Amino acid sequence: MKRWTNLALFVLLGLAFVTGWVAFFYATAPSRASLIVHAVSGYAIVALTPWKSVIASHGIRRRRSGWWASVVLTALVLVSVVAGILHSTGLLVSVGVISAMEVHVGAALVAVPFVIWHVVARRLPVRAVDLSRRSLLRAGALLAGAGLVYGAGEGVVRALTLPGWRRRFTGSYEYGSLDAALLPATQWMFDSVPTIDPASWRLVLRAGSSVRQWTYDELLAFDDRVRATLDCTGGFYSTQDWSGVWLSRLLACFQTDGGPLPPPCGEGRGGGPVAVAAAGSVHVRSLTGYDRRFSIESAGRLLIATRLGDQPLDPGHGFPVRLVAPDRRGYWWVKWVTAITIDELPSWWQLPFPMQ
Ligand code: HEM
Ligand code: HEM
Ligand SMILES: Nc1nc2c(c(=O)[nH]1)N[C@H]1C(S)=C(S)[C@@H](COP(=O)(O)O)O[C@H]1N2
Ligand SMILES: [Mo]
Repeated sequence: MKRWTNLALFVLLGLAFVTGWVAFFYATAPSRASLIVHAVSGYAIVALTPWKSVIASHGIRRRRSGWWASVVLTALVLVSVVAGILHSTGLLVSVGVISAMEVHVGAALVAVPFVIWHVVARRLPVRAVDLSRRSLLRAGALLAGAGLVYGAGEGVVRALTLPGWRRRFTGSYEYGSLDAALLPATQWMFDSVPTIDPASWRLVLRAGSSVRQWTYDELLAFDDRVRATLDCTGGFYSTQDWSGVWLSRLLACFQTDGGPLPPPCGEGRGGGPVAVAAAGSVHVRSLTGYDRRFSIESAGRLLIATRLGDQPLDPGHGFPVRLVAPDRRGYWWVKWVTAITIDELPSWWQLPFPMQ
């Protein structure tokens, strides 16, 4: 049972970690599906406490070298699980500017090196016996039990109409929709708000050897509108009205088919038309270096926004221009955009999440 418990914890920790990130990656149905597996694996970890306690107290009594690191690991997993439950039930969604979801993911991230150390130092015993009929039955019972706990939890949230009842399928809570003043300004991790002088700032579009620059005033002249939901992985979402210009319209200025260029491309802004690479992707980069890559086909649904709720953006929300990516999680909405480049690389050629 001891070996089985440790192995089960190993598999469940991996499952919880991966399904958490998968849920962050998608802004559609796969997000919810992944979160159900996520919650069940989280509760299964908790359900193993009675067995793991025996193992742990034995190890702690022996004072094996580095035992304190295992205690830190225990604290981190505990903090993460408690914060996850506080978020999901809505009992405590944030304290000041720190959200339960940020604590949840932060503690899980800090736990990673501890888990690796723990597994290496304490050895992960995998033997043929681990796939025995009995082990599998135990695993089935554990997951079924955890599933019931999760289902019951969701039932309680609904029955008591706890705040968690109102969360979106991504798990996020609504905040300040259609009131631009209430939209919080948030950064993915370490980025900070740059000061940009709109007079000297340019949006530089590149495709092959062709370059085309847009000034802030030129971009302000567009009025393409979209109502879109910014769903931040920090645990909130907000639906707002944005306006600016669809990226596909700017890219069209590079397209050549012999005929007249679509306005405003034919208005003598220089930078001759070139063929846009059929394969490849669009790379959108912030002045800060923060970047995301998109498929060229998605450009018709990516807004280069200059305004939020009919007012020019403020620095925190991406002044002078930022991306609005309606069907994607917040971290795709690149702020302070300065460079947009079409190249041959496929759109999946990037880390799944930004690193800054
Ligand atoms: C939720 C995740 C886990 C927590 C909170 C946890 C916690 C602990 C604690 C507090 C100890 C006692 C201190 C020590 O000996 O370092 C311990 C021991 C141990 N753990 Fe874990 N652990 C976890 C996952 C795992 C995993 C995935 C494995 C698989 C390799 C594992 C294998 C062991 C072993 C073999 C011992 C030594 C027991 C002994 O000396 O008798 N643990 N664990
Ligand atoms: C040690 C690893 C982790 C464990 C044990 C864990 C466990 C949990 C638990 C128990 C919940 C509450 C589930 C519920 O009652 O609905 C939860 C919620 C959540 N977790 Fe994790 N988690 C871990 C890591 C992560 C990571 C790394 C991410 C994201 C990258 C993440 C994203 C989420 C999200 C979005 C929710 C909210 C789900 C909802 O509100 O429906 N988790 N987690
Ligand atoms: N350059 C840059 N753009 C960024 C980020 C960042 O850290 N740097 N954070 C992203 C994240 S995680 C979110 S949720 C949204 C937040 O947009 P807001 O501050 O306008 O609400 O911006 C996105 N764009
Ligand atoms: Mo975010």
